[in-house]
Amino acid sequence: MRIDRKGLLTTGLKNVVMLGVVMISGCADRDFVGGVVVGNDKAITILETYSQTFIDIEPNPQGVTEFQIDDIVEGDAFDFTVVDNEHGCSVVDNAGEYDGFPNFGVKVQCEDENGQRWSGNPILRNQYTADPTLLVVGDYLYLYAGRDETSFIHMQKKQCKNQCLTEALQTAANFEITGIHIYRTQNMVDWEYVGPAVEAKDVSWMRQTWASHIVAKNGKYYLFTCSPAKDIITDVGVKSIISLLSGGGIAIGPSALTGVAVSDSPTGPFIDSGAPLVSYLTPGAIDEVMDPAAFTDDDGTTYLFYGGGGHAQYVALSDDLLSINGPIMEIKGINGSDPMPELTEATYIHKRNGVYYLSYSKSKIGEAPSPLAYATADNIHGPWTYQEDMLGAVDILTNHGAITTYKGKDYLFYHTGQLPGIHNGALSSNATRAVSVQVLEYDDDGQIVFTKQTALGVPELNNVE
Ligand code: FUB
Repeated sequence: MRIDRKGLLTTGLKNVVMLGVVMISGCADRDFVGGVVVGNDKAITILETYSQTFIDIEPNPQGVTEFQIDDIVEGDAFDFTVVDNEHGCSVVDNAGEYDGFPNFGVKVQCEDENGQRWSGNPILRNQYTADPTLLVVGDYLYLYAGRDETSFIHMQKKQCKNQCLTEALQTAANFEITGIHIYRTQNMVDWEYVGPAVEAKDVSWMRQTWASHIVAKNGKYYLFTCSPAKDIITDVGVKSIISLLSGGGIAIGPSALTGVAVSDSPTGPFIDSGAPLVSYLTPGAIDEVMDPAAFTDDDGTTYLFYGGGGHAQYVALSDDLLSINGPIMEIKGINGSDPMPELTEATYIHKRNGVYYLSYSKSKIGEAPSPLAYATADNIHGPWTYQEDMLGAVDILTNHGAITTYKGKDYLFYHTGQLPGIHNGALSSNATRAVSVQVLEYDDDGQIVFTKQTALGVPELNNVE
């Protein structure tokens, strides 16, 4: 029996506060009201309580089942519950609410046959997230990720027609990344939204918040940030033409700047140091001073790696991490080889059992494949030996990896295009990305075991106090 919608909405208003119900705001397009069920061992039924829509989900213990409803109108609230909850399923609002559009915030996590819950990928479903960087502090794993906003413009095109399209095309490479935001977990499954770390509007030299990298040192927390310098569509276009005319292939890296924001706490506030640390104007630096990756070596020296568009470099930092301390250095391959073939961006350094790993994205903007690859060395200064891909191509035009060890397990974070978005439609966007995670494994020789993106993600850590 269908219950009167208005009556439900009135009585339901209390639930908005009590149950964390999500409001749809100001948009006529409702294609993505729904979510996913993760790893359900048995069939379950989900109810959207306002519209009284029942959704039957078949068993899918090793996978993720998407669902959505369209029987909802502008301004309505919606709230999903699991009707038959004998199977250890719970509705989670991953990382809080997003009051914009689109809204795809519901994840239903179920226990598999072993009583195990899985994160599901992407790990956050209430917003687009990109370019992960991780830090373990106490019992928490903190995730810092850029928030992609371009899709909001794209998806509202039906409302504002050509004006929105023009606006979208004016954004840099379809990106409109307004801020880096903080999330944290204690079990790899339940994520809590902490708040913004750095927003481009607050930093004079930033145009957008592109990829960042977090480190702890001297009792403080340093979030290295980067931004394209100007209109990168023009910038990249001009560079590509010059490069083609000179027979050098297509150059795709933007002119970019890298800086640092500092906090006394992993939860912020992070205060930008006031000026970039390195930029395309720094003597000896490449144009693409983007995608910072900081690494503190055994002697206490912190190095900043960065790069994009086929070039990468690194430089030592002062002990307070607020300035560079030495010359810009080139990343050398063993015996003159190229240590990072097909490098596009996303350099990342980590060390394990005395081996240094330099990973990066091979994604080619404009082409679908976006694998992550890596090189190794026995010294931070190289020479580096190229190894192979470590993560297969993802389904969106960029990728950005981050590796961390948390509670004794190794993880690889990256982003995919697995949230509903316009990238599969007529208007292609690079910017409907969403952070995902895999277990990272090494073989007996210390080689990273190749992996591919999965829908199920990683198992819950059950030793949470
Ligand atoms: O998010 C903007 C840029 O896209 C990042 O800086 C790159 O790593 C790529 O993910």
